Amino acid sequence: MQNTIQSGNATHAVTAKLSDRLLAGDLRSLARAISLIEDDAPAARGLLSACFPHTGKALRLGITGAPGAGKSTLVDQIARAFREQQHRVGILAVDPTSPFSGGAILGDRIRMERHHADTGVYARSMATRGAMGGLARAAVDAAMLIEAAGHDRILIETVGVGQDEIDIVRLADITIVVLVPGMGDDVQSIKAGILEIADIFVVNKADREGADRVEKELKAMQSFASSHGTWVAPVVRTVASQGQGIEGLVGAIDDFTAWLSRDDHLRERREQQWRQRLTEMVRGELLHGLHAHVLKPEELAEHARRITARQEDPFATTAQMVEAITGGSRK
Ligand SMILES: Nc1nc2c(ncn2[C@@H]2O[C@H](COP(=O)(O)OP(=O)(O)OP(=O)(O)O)[C@@H](O)[C@H]2O)c(=O)[nH]1
Ligand SMILES: [Mg+2]
Repeated sequence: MQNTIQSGNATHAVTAKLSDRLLAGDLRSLARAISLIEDDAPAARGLLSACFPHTGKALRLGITGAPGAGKSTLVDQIARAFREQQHRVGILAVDPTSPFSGGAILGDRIRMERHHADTGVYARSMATRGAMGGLARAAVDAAMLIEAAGHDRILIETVGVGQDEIDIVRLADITIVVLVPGMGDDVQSIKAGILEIADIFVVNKADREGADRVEKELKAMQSFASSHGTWVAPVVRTVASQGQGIEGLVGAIDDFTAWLSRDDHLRERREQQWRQRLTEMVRGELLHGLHAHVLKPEELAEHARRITARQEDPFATTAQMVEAITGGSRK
């Protein structure tokens, strides 16, 4: 803490330089900036504030689905199609910390290298942030920086259907849910949450048996539930590894983008997201304060001991703790 205060001005100057270079499109600065977000570094906030006014125009696409469903292969193909439309593309692969994901991370890295020669594509893996949670926030913040560096189509790949993944795709403008035939993941077993947030369904690996069934099941489920007003998520079949069906998928993305821009749908969606994000951001700051200032294990133990012995009033203690946090919020 003391270090942060002493080096406050220096940090500020470094941040300003970094954000200038990032805004000028320097990809190395962008990489450093995203690392600061991953580390939840004190400089991250200033950086984000500097970049924020330069964002809000890019289209952010969240792609989620079971491990190995073909998300990275699809992202690769979508990126190529966007490049043909002269867009500048950012790719963010959010890696889960699961020990089983080593191969997936490696796979993403290898595939991303294909775009290396193309300066119109920026690809980056991002690790799960630590104990304080906030993976979704970190990913969406990173997407903001990628946009500020001059990319107008941002693809965010997340694995699985857990709460983190749902949160991430919920903070995107377009949510694409990838399913595959077989593998035992019947549509029924997929969490309802992920079905509700899908704007587009992709049945990938349509070269395998059972694609018909997945599509039928999806459509049957859609006839029950529709949380999208007038938009019914289309089901697109692809064989990503062979580039089949990508035109159809890009067509569905274009259709949905057009729908979003009509009747203020995009603005409404983003305002809804900011309501959620602001709440999360405040909660995150408070939690940070809680961990930094108050709830040190030995202090907590001492409070608990005194309260149990009726030497201390837990209600007054709580109020004092909250005051300590809000009065001493981090710089
Ligand atoms: N048969 C078939 N294989 C495919 C298809 N699309 C992708 N694959 C293969 O499936 C494997 C997994 O593809 P990825 O794109 O890495 O899948 P992913 O969903 O990104 O995987 P994780 O990030 O590990 O969750 C690779 O070997 C791909 O070549 C497809 O349409 N048909
Ligand atoms: Mg992948």
